[in-house]
Amino acid sequence: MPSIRIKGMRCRHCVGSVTEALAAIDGIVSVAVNLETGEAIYQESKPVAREAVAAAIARIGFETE
Ligand SMILES: [Cu+2]
Repeated sequence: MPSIRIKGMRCRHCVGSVTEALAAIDGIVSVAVNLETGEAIYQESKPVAREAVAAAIARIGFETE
């Protein structure tokens, strides 16, 4: 499954925001965000552009690596 690294998540609210933002993307069917590693792993039902994932995360105020 694809994954993306997110900078600046500090608590479970951040994790919740990122999880919601990714889950809202058309083609993403499940999301698991790890606060300690700063990594989000997601499952696709169809190919999703990595830029779209990074943009959704940027929109809620986090940077990606
Ligand atoms: Cu937080």
